[in-house]
Amino acid sequence: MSNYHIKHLEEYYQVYRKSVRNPEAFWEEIAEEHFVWRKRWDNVLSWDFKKPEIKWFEGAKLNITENCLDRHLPTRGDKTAIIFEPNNPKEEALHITYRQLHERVCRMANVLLDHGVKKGDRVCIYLPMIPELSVALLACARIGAIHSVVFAGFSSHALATRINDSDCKLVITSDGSFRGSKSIDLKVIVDKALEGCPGVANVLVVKRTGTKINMEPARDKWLQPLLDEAYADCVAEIMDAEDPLFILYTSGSTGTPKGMVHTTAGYMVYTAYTFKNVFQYREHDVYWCTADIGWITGHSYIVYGPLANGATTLMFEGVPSYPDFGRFWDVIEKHKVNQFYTAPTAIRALAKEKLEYLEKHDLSSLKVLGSVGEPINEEAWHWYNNNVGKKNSPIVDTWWQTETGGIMITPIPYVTPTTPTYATLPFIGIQPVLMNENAKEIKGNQVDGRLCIKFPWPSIARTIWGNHDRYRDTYFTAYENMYFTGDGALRDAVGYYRITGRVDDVIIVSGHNLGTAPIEDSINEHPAVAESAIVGFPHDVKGNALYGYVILKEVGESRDRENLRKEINQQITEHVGPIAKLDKIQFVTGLPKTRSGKIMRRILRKIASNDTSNLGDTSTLLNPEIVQEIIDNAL
Ligand code: 7RM
Repeated sequence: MSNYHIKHLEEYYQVYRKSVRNPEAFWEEIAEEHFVWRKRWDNVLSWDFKKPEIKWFEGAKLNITENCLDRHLPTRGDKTAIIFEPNNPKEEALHITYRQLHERVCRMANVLLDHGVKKGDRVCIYLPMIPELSVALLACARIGAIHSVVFAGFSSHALATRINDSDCKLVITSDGSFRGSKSIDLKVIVDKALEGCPGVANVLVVKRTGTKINMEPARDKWLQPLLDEAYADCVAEIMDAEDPLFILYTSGSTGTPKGMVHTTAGYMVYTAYTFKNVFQYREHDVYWCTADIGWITGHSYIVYGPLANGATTLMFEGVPSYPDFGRFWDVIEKHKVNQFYTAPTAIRALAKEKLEYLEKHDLSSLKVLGSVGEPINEEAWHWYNNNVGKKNSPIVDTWWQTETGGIMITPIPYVTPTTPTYATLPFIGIQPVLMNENAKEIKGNQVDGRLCIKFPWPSIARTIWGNHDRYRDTYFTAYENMYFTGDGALRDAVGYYRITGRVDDVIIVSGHNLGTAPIEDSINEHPAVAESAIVGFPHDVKGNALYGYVILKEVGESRDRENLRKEINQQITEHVGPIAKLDKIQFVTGLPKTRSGKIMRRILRKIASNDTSNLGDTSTLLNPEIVQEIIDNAL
């Protein structure tokens, strides 16, 4: 039991050293003591980053749902596993116990079996944030089917592409979804997608909004009557450690989406262990991650990680702005949330609103605040720390990726002293390195480079579905014997990491390497600025120059634009240096964002370079309409 729960800094360093000196022995002990196995592994780890091939706990047999559900029944049967907070605050929240969740998963698993779904088959899940979504993931895992969740904000085209790429034979969806004051007819989107998906034999439909929908008699069925009739127990399929658990597509700023494949045992061990430590979860805590289960954050830290620890995990159906901008704070107060995990984009949006929304609520239950998805800028970090955490809840700035399966670089709250904008130290078992352009490792501190990981960890994605060559080329060829993250990072004097953004966001101006994040931070500190993004564009003398897109807090900001530009550049000069001054500053009303809240710099770069003839695929944007507006006003 010794190393499962890290409680102080000395212990972190000691366990970290142990995990690096002898990874096999370390992970074997964690796996042995904290999970239930049908058969023990023959070999803890075999790997070859050249092929690449990575296997953890080979030979072991297990079912992840026995670890997330069955084993908790004797001790936590009546404990709440999932709190469901509906979109409409007037609708009652649901508390689903471990016993009830087990039964619901078994029933859905039996329905899938009745529809001919077998071990290894792919099932597409296209659902809003309702309990059936978590149940569907676990039901697939129960019978060894591979789930492929597609975020229910994606278009029919994106859905069809993903269904076909992994050849799903069944789709689980709902009539519609509620999002704030709106409702979306999901089934219409599915119907349209399936016109191009001949491999789908069945669609199971959850009734959520009650909207009238079309049902194809031979293909579509309402789920609830089938669940009611299904048997309430279902024997778990015994899986190999390396059997695929799920496929999850990465948003992919270029090319077709990549179906990252995660396997069973290593993913379970790593997500459970990180969840316990990164959120310092204790038995009666209520944990809330605001991500959608359509993203990796939801898979690992709403469903699998929390449930493997017997935790209470909150699922929120709605949006932060409905019925008003106090909704997050209302939910925290109502359910006495102890750990709150959200994204910088949400924090910045809420920080723009009146503080009264927040001050009305009692947030004293909070113990840990989390951030994920993009670099958190200094201003947002302080706002989060001061107003949400009241300087009493450590912020864990967690860096990781769809491909890594679990959190990789992060503080451990109450253990690692935090520094704003720093993800701080590698988690136990993670061996980050910084590489330079000549593929040499950059040793020592106060350096920056490209972030790679030089040793496998249990939850690394094993391949890209149907395209192992692309997996190798994307992650393992840039640097020999390394996993390349695609991110840049710096390591400061004490060895803390700060993620500076995708390396394709690094802009070299007059021979100086400039990361976008620190420059954007300093722009955002200007009192009139809400958000900004900078990109490089070709420049005769400097090689590249900087182009800034700036959103003002007040659209009708009356001050002279030229003056504002001067002030922004003054701000940058003070915070980063004169080299980072912007050549052009365009005031915009929005930035093109992916549905997971990431700025699509590729588009901004093209506009800045006056090269808008081919902007590539903009269909995955949250706000495609902003693109033309920015083009029309480009400088
Ligand atoms: C979990 C998730 C991965 C990319 C990653 C980074 C960026 C994520 C942070 C971050 C700075 C962070 N998976 N990123 N977390 N950058 N600090 N704490 O977001 O596959 O959707 O995105 O997101 O660039 O490579 S993801």
